[in-house]
Amino acid sequence: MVKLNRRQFIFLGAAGAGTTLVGNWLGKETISSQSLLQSSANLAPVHKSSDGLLELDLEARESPINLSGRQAYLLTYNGQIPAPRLEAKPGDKVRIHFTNNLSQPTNLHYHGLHIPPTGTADNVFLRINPGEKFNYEFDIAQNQAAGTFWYHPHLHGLVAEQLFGGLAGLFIVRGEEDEIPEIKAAQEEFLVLQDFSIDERGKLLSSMHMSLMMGREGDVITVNGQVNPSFSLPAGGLLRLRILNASTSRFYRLTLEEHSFYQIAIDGNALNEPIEVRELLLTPGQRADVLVKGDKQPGQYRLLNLPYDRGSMGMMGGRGMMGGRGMMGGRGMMGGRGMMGRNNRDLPIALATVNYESSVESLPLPTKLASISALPEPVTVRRFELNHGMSPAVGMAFLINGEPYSGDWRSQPPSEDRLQTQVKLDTVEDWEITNTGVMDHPFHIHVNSFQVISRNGQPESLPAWRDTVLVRRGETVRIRIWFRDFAGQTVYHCHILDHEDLGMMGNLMINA
Ligand SMILES: [Cu+2]
Repeated sequence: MVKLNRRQFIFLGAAGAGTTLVGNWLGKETISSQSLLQSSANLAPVHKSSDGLLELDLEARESPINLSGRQAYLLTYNGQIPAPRLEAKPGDKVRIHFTNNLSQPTNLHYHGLHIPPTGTADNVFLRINPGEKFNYEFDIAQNQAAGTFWYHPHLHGLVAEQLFGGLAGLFIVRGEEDEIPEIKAAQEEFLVLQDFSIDERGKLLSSMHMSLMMGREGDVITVNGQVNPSFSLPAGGLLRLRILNASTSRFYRLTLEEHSFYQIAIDGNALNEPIEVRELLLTPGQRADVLVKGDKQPGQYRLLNLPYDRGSMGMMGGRGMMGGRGMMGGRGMMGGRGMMGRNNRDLPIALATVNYESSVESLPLPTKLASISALPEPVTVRRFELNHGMSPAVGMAFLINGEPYSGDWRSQPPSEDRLQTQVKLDTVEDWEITNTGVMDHPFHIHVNSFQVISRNGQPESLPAWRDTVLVRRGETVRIRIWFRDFAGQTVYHCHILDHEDLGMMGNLMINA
């Protein structure tokens, strides 16, 4: 457990972090006024279903946003960072009247929802041009697990750029899990983790300034659009944190000073029972739902992001490959340090603060959350190798089984011969995913969740449903997936979204 005192933090901040972070640490002395302003840190509006219908207008557009005291022009849904939170229940109908007022084509993906990959549902092959409208409409299935899901753009080639602009929001499905008395009694907070980089005019840094091979990371890290917001825990309280990594490439390795997390869900899906962990590693796309007991001394506790090394292109001197314009350090932006120095290799960073004023016995934890049953034996075992390399068509690319993704947002949806993988509806398969590259890759499959069977041949001990699994460099992860309910074409890909845009994606046809 890393625990630094304030002095050490200021020292580290002065030595290395950008001005935002330093200002933040110095601000801790006067945190009372700051936290009053920022308490109840989730300011984004919420749209809930009523009478079985969730209906809203959603507009993607560039909007001026106050980003840590600076005016920034970010990409938003309805002018909000993060986007409005949507809430529905199993059996509800969802109707989203979508307008694209971006300067690029876009679309919507509903990450983790078990809905059709076709038509007006989770169809990533749609292309909604600037100025166009599109009506998304689908039903949340009765068998949809309650949980923390999210929505974001998914037009191949533009995904990283649009996510990095800020386009992401929570999609919560309420259900049985929310009715467990101990969970119901907890105070619920949502934490959407995003990172941004803006220039001196408040404009988003363009991709030519970013390290696309490494995967772009921003130097301003926000929780619900704010730098280091506070969350207050009532006396004797149990805090339920629902955390989403909505960053393009950044991994978060989270710890809360002096507290354990009692994890109740992974990627939105409930575990059998709470598991106590001191750290949570969240790759892009992943979610964690945790309970925190407010049973320590009254005070303020920082939610820290600990260093994590996700690998880099060694040929570039171990510091990742820069875009054409090189390091940002010389241009006086955000404190003058080179961009790769902010890659969270060496500094803990406070993302948020949890505070409580009185110490009493905490509410009890739940015992039983779900019953996860094992899937039947697979009919097929497929192998996928993740790597990078030169591709004749596109130059340096990220590859699955030696091939870059061939579809492109400038062309029509990929034709039949470009399908990489065909499976049969209602069958169970094992996918063995091997990472022979030099960077970690979080592997995500749309529409159906899966279970991890083994890592490097060692059986996985924790039963869980996931939609995104980290495959570390040198690692082989075996997952078991049941293609159920919905036929049609969808995708699997690396959720470092620059890697996805640079080719690490495949088409998946689920044949009826
Ligand atoms: Cu990757």
